[in-house]
Parts: sequence; structure tokens; C-alpha cells
Amino acid sequence: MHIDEANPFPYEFDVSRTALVLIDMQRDFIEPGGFGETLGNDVSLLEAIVPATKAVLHAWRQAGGLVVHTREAHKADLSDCPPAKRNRGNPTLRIGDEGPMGRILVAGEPGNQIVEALAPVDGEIVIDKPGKGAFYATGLHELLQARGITHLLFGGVTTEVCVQTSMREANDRGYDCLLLEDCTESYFPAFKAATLDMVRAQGGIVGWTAPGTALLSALKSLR
Ligand code: C5J
Repeated sequence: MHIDEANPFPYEFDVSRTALVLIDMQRDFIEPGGFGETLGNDVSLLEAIVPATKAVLHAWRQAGGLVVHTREAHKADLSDCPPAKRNRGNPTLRIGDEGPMGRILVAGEPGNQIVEALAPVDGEIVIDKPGKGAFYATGLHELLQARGITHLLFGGVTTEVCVQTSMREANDRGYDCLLLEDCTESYFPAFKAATLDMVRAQGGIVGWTAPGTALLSALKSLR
């Protein structure tokens, strides 16, 4: 199977060896009252990608592809949140503090759940990650290796932070990665645009980018 519209050149993949990885589509980033808003961001920008991401998730599930969801989530005792991380950001509402949707970025809290429209279903992998990258301190690489996965399709938020970090980690581990352009977003449109450029520059130094609609068209050919 291939996506001809991919940049910098067509992307070849086999559904059985590919995972869709949705990074941190959780209430803390996407809904008012969460971590993203505490940092002064307009979260409505991120909410806008939910319909396109839902369409891709639905089609990928129908094709029988593996789905991985991640959440940026810390343990309740914050033993996995170094002061270097906690002490930056909003000084009056830090990671672990009580916010309108429960404790900020703490596993199990209402704000830490994936938004309802994209909620995981049985059989999908859900990774709680203490870092920005999905591979740091999670065991994700081993889970993917055990399933024979060689290709990763990325969506999620935010493009230049957790998505880009995860994609670079994956690239270094040998995965062929493609970022779905309309299934990722940043609070800073210029940062998103720059990240897409960085990924596909220099012959695809980090990987490929393509619109989610191009993946949907490729999957239609399976039916
Ligand atoms: C951030 C993320 N931006 N999921 N996290 O702190 O990108």
C-alpha cells in the first residue's frame, strides 16, 4: 500500500506492520481547564483536529491496524516528574496541582483521559508517558517490536513538542514514520508549519508528512 501524496516522496507501508500512534489527545491539552490552558494557550486550536483524527482512527480500526494512544501522565506521587519539569510553566498551577479537571497531568484524573471522541477501545495500546517522547521510560519500543511493527503513522498534540519528540525517537529506533498533517496541531501555528518542514526536509530526515485524507483514500483501496 502507498500514499503517493506523501512528502518528500511516496510512502510505502503494510497495514499489518504499521501502527497508528495518537499522541496525547487528552482533555488536559484539548479542553478548557487543563494543562494547556494553564499555560495561557487557546485550546480551541487543538480541538479543531478531533474530527479529522476521528475519521482516520475509524478507518484504521476498520482496516484492522494496530492503534497506540499515549497520555502525558505522571504518577500520583510525582516520583516520575523531575523538578526541572515541574518548576517550569505556570508557577501558580503546576503539574500535580489541583485544577478544574483534577490534578494536572496526573494519571487517572479526569483531565488526563483521552477525549471521548477518540477514546481507546479493547485491544488498543495505551501508554502513560512521563516525558514528552513516547519511547522514554515506557516500553513502547518492545511492545511494537513484539508485534512486528516497522512503520508508524503519527497524529496528536502538540506537533512540535510531544509529537515531534516521539517521531524523532521512533526514527532513531528504525521506524519509517509519517506525520498526518491535519491530525496534529500546535498552540502556535508557526511551530506546526516549521515542524512539518523539519520532518520532511533533507530527503525526509525524520520521515514523511501527508494529509489524513490521503491515508483514507489509500485504505479505501483495501475494501
Ligand atoms: C506539551 C505535549 N506540549 N503533549 N505536551 O507539554 O505536547
